[in-house]
Amino acid sequence: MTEVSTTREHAFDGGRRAVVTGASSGIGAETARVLAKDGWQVVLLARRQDKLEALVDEIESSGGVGSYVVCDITDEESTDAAVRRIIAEGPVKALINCAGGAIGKDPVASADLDDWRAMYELNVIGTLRITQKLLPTLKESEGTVLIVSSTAGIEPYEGGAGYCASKFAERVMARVLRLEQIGEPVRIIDVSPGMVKTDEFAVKRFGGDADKAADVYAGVPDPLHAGDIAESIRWAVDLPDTVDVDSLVIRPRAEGSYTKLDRRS
Ligand code: 8X3
Repeated sequence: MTEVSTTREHAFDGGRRAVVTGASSGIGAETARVLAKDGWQVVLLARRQDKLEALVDEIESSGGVGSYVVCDITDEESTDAAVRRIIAEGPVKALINCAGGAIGKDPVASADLDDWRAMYELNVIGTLRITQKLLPTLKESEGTVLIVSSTAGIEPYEGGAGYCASKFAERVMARVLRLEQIGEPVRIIDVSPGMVKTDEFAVKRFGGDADKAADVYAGVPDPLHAGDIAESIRWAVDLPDTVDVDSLVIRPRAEGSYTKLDRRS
């Protein structure tokens, strides 16, 4: 007989409440949808209120339970206020760190310092900020910190140094936090997606240039979609509290690495 550590039971199961950052679009929005469908109560965080409002309406009209807090995780006061409100409203079982993005694809020799600074502020410091603030309540719930990093944090590529460095930093944050929390009732999970075609990632990277953004995915059969990552996140957090998926690397079949792609003309 195969023995697994599992039932799908969790400590504080009544409080299956997840905070999702970057929830206004892409992987964050899809994760909020998927978790809500799975019975999680979701709290959506992002800067754009209109997007959050629309997604909460959608979740509630499909029978889910959701709320949102407008929050800029690069801002101390904004994050502090959001976390105070979230904690006042109940325990948190999972923090899903999806907020992040790439800005520019310039060589190191000529990259814009402000692009690097913005990526560090959001991807690294922002993730650190909200993770630190929610960690105590997550431990009280025997909860989970999940960080969506990237394969860019495993293999750097030309033009990607700033983004890759920020993603290496996120993966290191997850790994070291995991080591530091051994013996504590909290799981730390890193999810590293490869090529995921979303509405905004590449468009933002290239400053709104839709043609350049489309070139990223041109001819690649079946890049991943946000839902593929959201489903993997759901699986990882739904495992029993004592099972920690330390690191999950997910790529489309067509992608062996950033530069080894099945790209058809
Ligand atoms: C996005 C993956 O390969 O575009 O995190 O850097 S990649």
